[in-house]
Amino acid sequence: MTGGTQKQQLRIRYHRDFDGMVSGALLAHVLRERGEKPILISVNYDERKNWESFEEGKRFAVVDFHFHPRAEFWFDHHPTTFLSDELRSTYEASDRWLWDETSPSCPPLILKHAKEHFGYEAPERFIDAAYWSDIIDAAQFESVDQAIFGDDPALRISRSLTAAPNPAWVDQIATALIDDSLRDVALRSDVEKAHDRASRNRDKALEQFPPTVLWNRGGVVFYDASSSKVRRERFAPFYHHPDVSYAVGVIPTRAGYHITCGENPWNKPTNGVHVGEMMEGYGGGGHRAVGGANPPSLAEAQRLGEEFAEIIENHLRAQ
Ligand SMILES: [Mn+2]
Repeated sequence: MTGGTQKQQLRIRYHRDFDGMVSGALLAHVLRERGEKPILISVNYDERKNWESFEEGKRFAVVDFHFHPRAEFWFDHHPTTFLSDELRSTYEASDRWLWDETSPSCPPLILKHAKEHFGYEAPERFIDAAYWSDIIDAAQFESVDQAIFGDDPALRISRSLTAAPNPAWVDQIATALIDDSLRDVALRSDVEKAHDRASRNRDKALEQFPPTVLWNRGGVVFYDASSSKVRRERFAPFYHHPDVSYAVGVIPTRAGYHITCGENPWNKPTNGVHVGEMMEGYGGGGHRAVGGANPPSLAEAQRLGEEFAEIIENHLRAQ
């Protein structure tokens, strides 16, 4: 080294959810062994607007989020990771970048990559965290009860994120996961506090769901939870209606209204539809089992949401 110039600190920008946090902590641990002292900062969806100038002049990595051509390290599993065709053509798997859309969550692909390319031997806690990341991110819970009430440390941490006091707090928890096990992190008093708040929100959401249901026919439940007073629990429709194969609903977003449709993971249809592709017809998108769209007004969201639910209902009846 000449002139004593120091390398800038590497900023690991991670998706602010359970598998994103674990991905950030794992990459930080991997890179520490290679002489880096990275910091973890979650990334916000709003930052996509100026994606070209994202982290301009900084050293950064991105995990569990959109591909960025200036990222020193990038790992993701989302099929929608490339914000343009041009970006798609810039990507090539290397020792710094990997995309695997077949991975249920992001940490397992970082584990595999770090072992193959850097000879990294993961501590047990990251193998455990990667296992839970797959379950949480791909909704592979054994039951709706486990999804909603499960008490494993990973599930407690994941639930606590829904009541995070602020993004900086999430960064603290992600940072704790670099050195501590899920169990130790779940036992932190600040995690317990957020978890208790999240559990109260969940109980309230479960209580508020039934009056939002407009109909339940032929394996589809349709609900209107567009009121901002209604709290939301993702699996409430399947908790209250375990018999359905799909839930279609109208929910508020920060800027307007959203139609959401999800397949019941515990009562999968034998002749299902591709929700994401169907949503593309409504200007939205998603995966096979879950998707959404953002119509321009509440009235449109209600009308199109019901139409969407009826199309699935008819599809299920037809076979
Ligand atoms: Mn994620």
